[in-house]
Amino acid sequence: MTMHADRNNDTIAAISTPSGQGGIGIVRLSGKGSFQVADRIFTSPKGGRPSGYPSHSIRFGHIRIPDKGDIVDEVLLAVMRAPGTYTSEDVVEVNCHGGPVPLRTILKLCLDQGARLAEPGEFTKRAFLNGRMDLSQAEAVLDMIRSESEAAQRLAAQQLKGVFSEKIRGLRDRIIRILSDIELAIDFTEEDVQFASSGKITRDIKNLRRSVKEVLDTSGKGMILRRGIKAVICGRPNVGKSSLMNALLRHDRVIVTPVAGTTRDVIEESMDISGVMVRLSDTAGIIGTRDRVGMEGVKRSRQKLLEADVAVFMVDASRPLSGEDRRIYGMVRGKRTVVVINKIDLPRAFDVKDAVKAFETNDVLEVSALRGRGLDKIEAAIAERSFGGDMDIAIEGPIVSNLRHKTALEKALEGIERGIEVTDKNYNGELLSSDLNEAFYRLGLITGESAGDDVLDSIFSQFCIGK
Ligand SMILES: Nc1nc2c(ncn2[C@@H]2O[C@H](COP(=O)(O)OP(=O)(O)OP(=O)(O)O)[C@@H](O)[C@H]2O)c(=O)[nH]1
Ligand SMILES: [Mg+2]
Repeated sequence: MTMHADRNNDTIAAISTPSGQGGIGIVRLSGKGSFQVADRIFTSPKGGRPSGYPSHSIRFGHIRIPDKGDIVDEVLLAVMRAPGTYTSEDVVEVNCHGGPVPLRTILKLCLDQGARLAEPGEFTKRAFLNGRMDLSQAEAVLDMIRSESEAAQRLAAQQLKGVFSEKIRGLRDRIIRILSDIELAIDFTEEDVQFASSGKITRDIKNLRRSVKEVLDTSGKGMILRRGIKAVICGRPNVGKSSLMNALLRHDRVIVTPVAGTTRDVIEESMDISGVMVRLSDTAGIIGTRDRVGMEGVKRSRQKLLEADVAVFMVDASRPLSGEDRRIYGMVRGKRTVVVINKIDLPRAFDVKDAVKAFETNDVLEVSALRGRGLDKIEAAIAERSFGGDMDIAIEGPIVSNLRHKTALEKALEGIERGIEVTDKNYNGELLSSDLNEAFYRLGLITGESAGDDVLDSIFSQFCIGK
């Protein structure tokens, strides 16, 4: 434990910019000794030493090999004094030329002067340990770096701001209040007082359960917005699945031929629908094929369909609806599905009303993948089915976008449910508080109050060195 505490007092250093060549590279220092290190390796033509510069100022100068004076690089040096910094500690950032050799040389000079190489995510971990952000905000830093779409980036920004943490903290505060009401009720001996307060306690817990459920309910769209929508185009052979794939990608990606059974494998590509990433898959026409390649393709297509957030189910307007169409539709039953009639540029073999009846939905889109007609309607439908369609509305308020948070909330909810069961049967203050304490603990895993070293390590080890 003391070992650990000592490590957190070290002055750490790392290259914070990605490896490779770039315009600028940054070596970052954090900790009590940062300014001393900088004093030893930096000189400014205007004189003065970094430890004497005002906080949050930047100076032009040179990194030199101490005692020898040889110039390593021409740099800008930023000095930021605790506590108003990323880590809440003294921080120095050396902006040098963005090549691996100058960066490594400057890092080595810092290490020679007593700094220790930072572990992955250690700067952010310090920000967390020093109370500048909670654990879910620290995770948002990683989400921000990893974001691959506007939606993911905006979710991360919101979580970083603390919108989600605030919600979780509010829930924890409510648990504390209920717990102290339970204590009071236990202390009172008169029956009637106990009865009155247990009624209020039960009501409060039920309200708490509703609030936890409300937050949990956002996890479906939250996870989709963060990682992207998995959308799968399915339908029998030759209906135009690959044509639609190419049309949506605006790029001739997949082979299209008049031969049924052209696509034998699942083909996946990413696209963007109004700022949300969509992982779009084209599949093999699902039928009872006999040859081995076809069977494997069909197997993979079914698997893809199982994992999909949204199924784009397609039929061919120029051929009568068949039992095969209905069978495939049966496979997507219970899924969020977009029903598409393709090839409306050809003479029709059935009426839209027939499709509405066969697929029990009024929401049938008519398109021509060949002519590029109706594509926008398909995009809008995918967006609508998976996150409601409007990103501004979808990302409003606290949102669960990460599996760790979702699991913690589910466990918290279980504790609360158990507590409610206890109160519904026969009010028992002790049992109830133990269930609520469990919920309190689980929510604390999200914000970090109850997170042990194992949890912290598993989170911060995912970061890059230098963040
Ligand atoms: N007229 C017309 N033809 C289309 C349309 N969409 C696709 N086709 C044609 O239908 C045939 C089959 O198209 P694909 O996109 O390969 O169909 P698929 O569903 O991927 O077929 P498999 O991979 O065999 O399952 C090709 O000749 C396409 O040019 C359309 O909207 N109108
Ligand atoms: Mg195909």
